[in-house]
Amino acid sequence: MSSASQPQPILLANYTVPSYLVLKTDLTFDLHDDQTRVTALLTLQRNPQAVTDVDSLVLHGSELELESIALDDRVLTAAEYQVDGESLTLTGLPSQLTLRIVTRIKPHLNTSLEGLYQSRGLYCTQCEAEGFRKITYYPDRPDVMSEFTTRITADRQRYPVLLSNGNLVEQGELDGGRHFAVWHDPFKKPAYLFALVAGDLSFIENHFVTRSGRDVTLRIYVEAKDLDKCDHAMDSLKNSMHWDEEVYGREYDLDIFMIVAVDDFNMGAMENKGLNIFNTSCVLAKPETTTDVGFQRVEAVVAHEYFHNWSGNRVTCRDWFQLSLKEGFTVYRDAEFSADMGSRTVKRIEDVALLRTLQFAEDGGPMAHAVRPASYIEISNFYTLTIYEKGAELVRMLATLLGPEKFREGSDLYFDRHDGQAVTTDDFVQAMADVSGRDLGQFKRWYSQAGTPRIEVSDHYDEDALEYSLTFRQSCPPTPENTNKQPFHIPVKTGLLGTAGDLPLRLKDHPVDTETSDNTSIVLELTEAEQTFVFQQVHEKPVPSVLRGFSAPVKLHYSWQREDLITLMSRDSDGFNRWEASQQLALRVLHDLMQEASLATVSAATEEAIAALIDALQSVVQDETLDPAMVAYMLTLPTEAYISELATVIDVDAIHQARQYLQGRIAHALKSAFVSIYQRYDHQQAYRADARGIADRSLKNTALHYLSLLDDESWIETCYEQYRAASNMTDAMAALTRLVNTDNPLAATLAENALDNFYQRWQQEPLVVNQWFSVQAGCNLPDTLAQVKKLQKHPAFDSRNPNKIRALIGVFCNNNAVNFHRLDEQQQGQGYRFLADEIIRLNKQNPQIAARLLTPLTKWRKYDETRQQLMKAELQRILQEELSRDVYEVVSKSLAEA
Ligand code: B3K
Ligand code: ZN
Repeated sequence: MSSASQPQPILLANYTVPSYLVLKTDLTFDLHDDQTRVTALLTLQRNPQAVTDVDSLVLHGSELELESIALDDRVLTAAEYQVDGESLTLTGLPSQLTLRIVTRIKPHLNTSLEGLYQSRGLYCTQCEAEGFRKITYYPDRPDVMSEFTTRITADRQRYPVLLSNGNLVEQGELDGGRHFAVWHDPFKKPAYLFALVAGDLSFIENHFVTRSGRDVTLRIYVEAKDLDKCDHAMDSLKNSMHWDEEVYGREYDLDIFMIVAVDDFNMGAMENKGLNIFNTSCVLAKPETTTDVGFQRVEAVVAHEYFHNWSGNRVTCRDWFQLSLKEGFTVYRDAEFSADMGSRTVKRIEDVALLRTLQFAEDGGPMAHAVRPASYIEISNFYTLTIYEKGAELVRMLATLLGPEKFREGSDLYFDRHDGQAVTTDDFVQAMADVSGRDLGQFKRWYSQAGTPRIEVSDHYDEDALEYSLTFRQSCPPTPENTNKQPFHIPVKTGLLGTAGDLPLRLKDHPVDTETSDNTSIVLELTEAEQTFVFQQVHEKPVPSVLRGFSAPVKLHYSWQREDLITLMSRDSDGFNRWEASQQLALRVLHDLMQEASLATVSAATEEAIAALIDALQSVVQDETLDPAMVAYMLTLPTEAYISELATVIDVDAIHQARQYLQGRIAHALKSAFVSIYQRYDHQQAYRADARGIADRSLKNTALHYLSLLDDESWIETCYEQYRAASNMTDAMAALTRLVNTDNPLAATLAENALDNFYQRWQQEPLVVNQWFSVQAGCNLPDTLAQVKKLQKHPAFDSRNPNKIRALIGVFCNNNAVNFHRLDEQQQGQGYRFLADEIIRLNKQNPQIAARLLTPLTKWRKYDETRQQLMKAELQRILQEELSRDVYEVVSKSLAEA
């Protein structure tokens, strides 16, 4: 691609308000097999706030066939507007006008799954961020909010269900076996929240009475075969509606709320006003087909999309640089909801593990960007862990700094002040500042500076003065857009552990804010590059428990003694830090092991470290006060992905071997504890997807995992037995995963039987078949790449379906490091080549999925020289192609000089 034709970045600094407002948007969709005709009648008014180009209007449009355009009922000639592949521009316009635009589109040929497309015979839409422009010419920007009316006509037999946003106002029969429906959405919204669905769907229905007494109809639309898998989503929806009233005082605002499940979907779900469209994987759940993680995901995504009705729809984003305004806040809201529905500490551990593994890696790589980025080439590339998960951490920090009451006042003010508006992250922070009287100016750096701050902690105990001081030094490594970082405003929730538990805290020269701190935990606020806090009347040298609950998204460094970690692990009142201490302790042992010349004989010092870890884990297993889910997490070693994130140069094989070795040692040492956990478990108990049920299964399956590592085939037989007898997918998958990953002839035979049986049993269930692909793609044994390639030819594989692509190719490239990065002679660089070939294929078919799949190759700088060269060569090969903006942006940024 020549540099002149290379896509150019869009800059936040260039934002200008729209020249025209669209008061009303009346759409008619005539759905026919070979094409869809879209008629858009727009009522426009000059924007009184517009400063430039006041008489010209840019309508976005892409891949549209323009049939006609009329201004105030007069059809325009081609000389009266300019049109290119991306927009249609009109100039010399009056201050009030109507436009009637007729376009034709071809949903059946749309493989990008953006705009109007077909999934298994169903018509559906995905408009966020910029998909509406693939439906009709329109000012497709979130600060243009309009009142939509949508009329749909289609064949009555094949498309009996016709849906759009808002309330159904009319429906009826038409000639030629066709029918129509008209929907009106009374709430102004940007085009990205528009949705349309037409197809042969069944539904389950329920009701919710809001606290002001309005009755809301709730419907979940699915294919008839899936009606038995909707109850969990419906329960989750009702719980979310109730929770948002209780916790945020937010009620639902239309008479009906609909969810539609579709099989071909680029992401999890979409919060279209009153008509959420979901990936089937985020709606359908029943114990026989869905794992516990799947159940939790359904609950979280249903809640997330529902919560967007306020944080996203009623109050939306001014421009796409503000994406985290709605996404970060909504992730924070759904995380708090899940915490309230299940176990708060466990939810926090899961979220932090994800953040530290994947978001920190993003922050440390070539695609690093601020929570409010300053530029982008393709906005679809910015639906990232940074915008979502780190964005949620920023909201969490605001809640920590303000305390729960002020935070709620701030969110009330934000919603009331900006209802019906398109606003910025600054507006959000301003509402928090206004209610609390706090200066959050420095806090806003979190939105504009990318990168993960690093905090070095050191301490000093003065036993004569009975004073204990903690010194914090913060810094932040450079990232592509910002090299020089100013200090962040960081809340560090801290406690001090004495021999008898948490010590009372008396902080010198600092009034304690009782909103955010209690007697044994205090929120220290770092604002400078270096800062010291002195605690008084400390009668013994304490063990510091810093960053409780992971109160800020930072990398914390403190040289704990091994004994300190063991103390924190067994006695910290903060559950998160108990888990964190177990991970720190294990990480040290893993690092020691990675230094060993050979794992056949390890040094005495490493042996001692292993023994200490095993002792500590033994106490964890015996601690009857601990939630079984916590025990399971504390027994689970840091993942290869997390160890890799922490490494300067990732030694794929050493990490894998050290982790395998240590798991084996733990299995031997704690065998009797694991046997007793496994035997104690009531294998006959009925499945429940609640916190207790999930916790019990997770501990039992962690025990089985360790037992399967013993050199004792009876445990392999137990895995097979568990697989065969399982009445739920969690237990079946846990056992199957062990069989597939165990390098032993008996396990291989049993794995083959189980995999055959699994496919035979579940071939009619696409979501279960995806799990079947994933368990094979994730296999750590050699020859997995060959198996993955073979599975691509399997009749159940569909190279256009994003769920299938993620299940097979995504899992192999992201979750199977030893195989993806294989360097042995026959397979050297084959994983990289395989992925690059897929990306080149998908670049044309579905650019969003192609760009997303690139992630593992973008990390090339973190590997050894040989791997770097091989990975880079594949990126360069991709760059030779004619690329979509999506893929171009990721590849070019990955190859840019650091
Ligand atoms: N807002 C959508 C994401 C849209 C992604 C567009 N490429 C789902 C969500 O975050 O709720
Ligand atoms: Zn969202």
